[in-house]
Amino acid sequence: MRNKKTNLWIMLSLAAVLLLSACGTSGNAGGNTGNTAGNTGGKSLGEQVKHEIIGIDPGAGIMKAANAAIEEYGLSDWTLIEGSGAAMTATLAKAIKSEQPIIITGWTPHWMFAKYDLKYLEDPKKVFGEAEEIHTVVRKGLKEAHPAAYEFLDRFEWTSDEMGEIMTAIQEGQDPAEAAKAWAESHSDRVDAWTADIQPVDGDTFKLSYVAWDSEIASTNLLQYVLENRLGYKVEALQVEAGPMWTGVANGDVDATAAAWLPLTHADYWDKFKDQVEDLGANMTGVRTGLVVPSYVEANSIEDLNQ
Ligand code: PBE
Repeated sequence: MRNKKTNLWIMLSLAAVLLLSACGTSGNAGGNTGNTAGNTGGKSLGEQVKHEIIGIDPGAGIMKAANAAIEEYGLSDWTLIEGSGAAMTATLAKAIKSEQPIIITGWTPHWMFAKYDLKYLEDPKKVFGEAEEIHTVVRKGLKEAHPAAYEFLDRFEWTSDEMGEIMTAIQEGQDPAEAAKAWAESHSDRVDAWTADIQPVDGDTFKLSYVAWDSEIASTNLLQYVLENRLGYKVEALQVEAGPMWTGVANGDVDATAAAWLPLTHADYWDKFKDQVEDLGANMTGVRTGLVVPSYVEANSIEDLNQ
């Protein structure tokens, strides 16, 4: 009886010591409460995240690249989870709140890099490409059918910082159309330059296609605002999956998209449809895709996932 009691006390004290030392470790790591820096319970990063990479919609080019990365870096026990851009950022927010490790498919420009301390995992094999750009791609014959819109879309180019202003406003709760309008009004010099000397039309309809990626929600709402309020069009912005976004422009159902990530991210779509569309060139340069983690995650390279 006494022995049992003593054992219980020893066990309880041991548990208390373990608990205290666990708190000490997280204190040293900067107030972590989660299972991250320094307090991993001996688990590898892969084990901590159940060997899951949090992806987005299956049609996104970044999903193909992420699957290629799994292949090229020998990450055969890893799974790429399908979802959406919104589900991915929700999962990211939750992980960061509890300082848990997480690996996502990420891209720039994106508001998440302003809101959180994140880093790209290095990609020595360049599976996610280099020098990526966002292009404006239009249907064949657009120049003749809608010369005003064509001229504007041909001139349209901006920076990731500019897009970031709209993205952040939307993320903070502003309606996308309102955020685009506010941006256009406070940057009228930019809008003036894109539309100078273009003769507006009288309510012609114009169709844009895009996917619900945060970057493309920002750009498409801006294009819609300018086409409607500066050039007199009545715009329909179709939110679809990546495949239909490209197919629509290729078969002429849609007039334009400003969401073509080239040369790598949408290489498949480009190869399939390049003869059926017209590429108006980059509307933004210096964009990027890859695997992204919160800065508190110890891995620095995709190669580190293989441990
Ligand atoms: N993205 C954002 C897209 C293009 C724009 C990187 C998520 C994609 O992967 O297809």
